Parts: sequence; C-alpha cells; structure tokens
Amino acid sequence: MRTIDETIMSETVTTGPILGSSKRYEPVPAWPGLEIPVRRVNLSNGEHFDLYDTSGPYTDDTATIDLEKGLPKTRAGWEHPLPIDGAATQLVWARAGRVTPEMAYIAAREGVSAELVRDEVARGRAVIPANHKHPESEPMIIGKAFTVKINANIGNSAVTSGVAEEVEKMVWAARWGADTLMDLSTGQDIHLTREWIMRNSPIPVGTVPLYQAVEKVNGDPALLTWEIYRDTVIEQCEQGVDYMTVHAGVLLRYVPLTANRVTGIVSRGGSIMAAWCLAHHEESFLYTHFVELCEILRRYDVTFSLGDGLRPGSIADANDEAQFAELRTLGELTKVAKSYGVQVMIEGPGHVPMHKIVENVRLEEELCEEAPFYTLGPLATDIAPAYDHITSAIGAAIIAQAGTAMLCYVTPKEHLGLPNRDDVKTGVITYKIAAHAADLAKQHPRAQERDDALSRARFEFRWADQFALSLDPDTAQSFHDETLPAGPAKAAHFCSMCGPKFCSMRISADVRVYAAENGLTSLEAIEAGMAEKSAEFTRLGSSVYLPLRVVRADER
Ligand code: IRN
Ligand code: FE2
Repeated sequence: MRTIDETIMSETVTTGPILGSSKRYEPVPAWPGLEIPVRRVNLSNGEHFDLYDTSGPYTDDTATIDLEKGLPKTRAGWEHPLPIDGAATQLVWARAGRVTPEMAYIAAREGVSAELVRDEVARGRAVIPANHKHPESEPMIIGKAFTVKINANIGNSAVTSGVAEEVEKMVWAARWGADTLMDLSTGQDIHLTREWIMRNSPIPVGTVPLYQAVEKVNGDPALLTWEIYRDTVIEQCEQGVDYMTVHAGVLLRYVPLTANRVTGIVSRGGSIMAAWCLAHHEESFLYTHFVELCEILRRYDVTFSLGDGLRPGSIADANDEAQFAELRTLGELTKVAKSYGVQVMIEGPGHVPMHKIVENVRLEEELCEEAPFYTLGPLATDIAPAYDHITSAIGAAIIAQAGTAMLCYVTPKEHLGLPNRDDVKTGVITYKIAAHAADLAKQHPRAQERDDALSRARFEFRWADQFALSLDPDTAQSFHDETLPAGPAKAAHFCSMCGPKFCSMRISADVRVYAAENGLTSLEAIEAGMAEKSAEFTRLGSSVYLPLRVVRADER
C-alpha cells in the first residue's frame, strides 16, 4: 500500500463560489459560537436569497484549501453529554432530553426548532450521522419531518480511478448539493482513498465495510470471518465513517427465495453474504454478531444503514417475498440497534414500478418503527440504460413524497460503468430535482420560496437571477449563451425559444403595463391586449404554423 506522502495529490479540487452566489456563515442564535453555512444568492434587484449549503469551505472565496491538512475541524471543540450505558450517541442524548450542538446546528440549518430535531431523533424517526471521529463534517439530519436528502456514491473499482479523482468527485458532489457521500471503493488503496475523503469531506461519509473485508481475503467471500469483518468495522469507525451499510437481513433461509427471480441478487453486499451463508451453510455472521456490532458503533456514534441485500433488481422482482422477508428481519434488527442506543436507517429498493412504490414505504414504516427510509431510486422501468438517472428519479420523487427521508442517487452510468465526475454532477442535480419536488409536495415550509423567487426572476426577465437561483447555474447560463451569447441578451425580454414576438411572459407583462397605463381592470386589459395580439396575428399571416419559407427568411 502506498503512503499518503507517496500519493500524488498535485491535483487540485474545484474551489470558488457557485455562479451568482457567495458563501456565508450565519450565527446560531440559540447556541453562541455555532455558525451554519449558507449559500447566498445575490439578486440583481438588490435582494438576496439564502440557500441550504452542503458545499463546505470549497465555495468560500476566503478559505484556504489544503488537502494534505484536511478541512478545519468544525466540531472539534463541541461539548457533548456523557455516554449513557456505553452509548455516546445522538439517540441516547435525545431520549434523555438533551439538545446537543449538532441538534441546534441542524435546527438552524433546517429552519425548525431544536426541540423538533431532538424529538424526531429520540423517536428514531430521524438520524444524525456524525461519528465523533469525523469532526470535519457539518451536521445534517435524515428524517421525513425534514427536507428530503440525497446521497452520492463514489469510489474506485479494481479497474479504474485513483485517489485524487475520488477526492475531486467528493468535492464535486458536495458542491452540487449531495447531503451525504458513500465511498464504495473496492479496488486498490481502499483505506488510503477513504482517509483522504474523510479528512476533506464536509458532508457525512458512509461505507459498506463488507467490501473492504472481502478485499482482505482476496475477494473470496467464503474466506470471510466475523473477526476480519469486525476489525474492518473498527478500522473504519476510527477513520471517522459516519454510517455503515450492513446487510444483516440476508439470512440463509431467504437465499432460496431468490432462485426464481429474473435478476436474482443484485446487491453486491447481499450477494457476498448469500455466498458466505451457502458456502458455510451457517447463519450470516452479521446477524449472529449483530449485538457486538451495536456495541462497537455506539461508542463512535456510527449510524446503521441496514442494507437491502435482497432488493429487487428488475421490475419483475419488485415487492416479492425475498425482498419483504428481508425487510421484516431489518425491522427486528432496528429494535435491537435502538435498544443499544445506536441510530438506524433502512435501505430500500431498487427497481419498482410506480404502482408498487408506496407499499414499500408503508411496510417499512410499519415494520421498522418509522426509522428513516433510504432508497436507491427506485427505477420505475428497466428499459433505459444510459438514462437510469431519469428512470430512477421518477421512482425517487414518488417514494420521497410518500415519506422516504434520503434518496441514493443513480447516475447515467448505472448498469454500464463507473461514474466519472460529470456523471456525479448529473446524478446529484437529477436527485436534487426529485428531492425538491417531494419537499414541495409535502409542503415543506421553505421549499416553495425558492420556486417563487426563481419564477419571479423568470417573469421579470432577470436572466442572471434565474440562473443563480437554479440547481445548476452553469448549465442554465451556458444553454442561454448557446443562442444568445451577447451581454445585452441577459437583459432582453425574450429568449431564443419563442423569439421576441411570441414570448408569453413578455406579453403578459405587457398586459399588466397596458392595464396600468390605460386605467383598465386586468380583465379589460386582457381583452384589449387580445385584440392587439389578434391584429398582430393577422398581420403575420393568420397561420398558427408559419410557412417554412417565412421561418427560413426570419432566421436569415
Ligand atoms: C441505498 C438503498 N439501497 C441500497 N443503497 C445503496 O447501495 C447503499 O447505500 C450503498 O451505497 C449501495 C450498496 O450497494 P449493495 O452492496 O447493496 O449493492
Ligand atoms: Fe439495477
């Protein structure tokens, strides 16, 4: 294994503010000394709009980023209550009625009361993944009472991608709005890659420790032992991993239930555990040693993400007996974990047609005491490889509206290859859309404010503001530039989609001005405006579709 010094980190990561925004830190009034990060969109009309910000210091002009040193340790000096029965977790403190600095920080970030945060954590309906050994992270919460969160997966495989590339993917994911990150590296230098990511990640980091454990036995699942797995978990806890996928619901007796599936077991972790169970004809060591795992995780406050090793990998397999048998076991394990003071969330599918999605949430809530649900899409159809960020965002929006707390993104490379940096951004933006659409549908108090601000900018032809308020200002601006690159076009009251004459927004704005100037009611103004438009329509030839000749002439 290479040492950190030998690793070439000459590569730099992306820094600098997001187009049209600046980074700020706002004090938390209820907790002197705490400050939360904010992305401030500076509008051209002198107003500003503040956004939840996941990007860490990377978008702060004034910050010096030194990857070798790592990020400032935001949480290093924070004081916590003493452990309770061996558990030093947000869960036990919340149950004891204690508000931690993390809870106060999150309340300010979400715009809710600290009491709501504490109560949701105490009830196990929300988790705060915050390993004491990851002080660089900015606390966040996953639970259905809060905004829907998204996770980005990165990580190398045996065939591609190095350390520097993965660190840049992490920074890039956080920049575009990933709330958490999972490092799913399976190739070389797993420990080292993770160390660089942990020390430089402002968002919580999750892993699947099983991947590294299998790497330690040269990729042969049958050679795995509880001891190798346990030591890997401790190694990763010590590095600061905030949450861990544990596929403890894949039981020996469930494996035959997958025999007649169209796509069998598609989970990497699930297939490793199924192989181990069959090779040994023994119950899974993750299940039989689950209490010992709890005793480890609660010392660090590492959150369980109970894995869906038997999730459906195709529309045909959705909601089948294997999937729901595992979910029942995850429900049983949820109770065990919570009784040891460990925070828990539950991983969900996969591939599920739209009409079978809501049942997944209902069952999860019933079986797992409403522990936060964290789903992989689900993909609403199997027929669009290369577009699975879209097939899955359809399912993700539906499942999030129904109560899923965090969505695991899917990139365009799903089923095809390892995502690169561009795929990471596409996946993140696509999932921000699904998550935000669900926040709107759930009528989260703050969600619509952003839509309204953007729509006002759009209606008033404040192009720069429209870009700045959008999820991806760079792409919005570059698309506008493609046809109207000139500076003055950014002040024009039209775009190249309809051209100056047919812009509906401009026409309705004109109607308003017309009404004001002529002392008309808006109805009269619309009638008068319609009459004028009708005259214009006649002048242009009274045809909905202009003859090709005319259009071509126009273009010239
Ligand atoms: C999320 C929900 N269901 C699965 N996931 C994610 O899939 C999980 O968080 C992790 O990133 C990845 C685990 O994949 P396998 O090992 O189950 O294939
Ligand atoms: Fe799949």
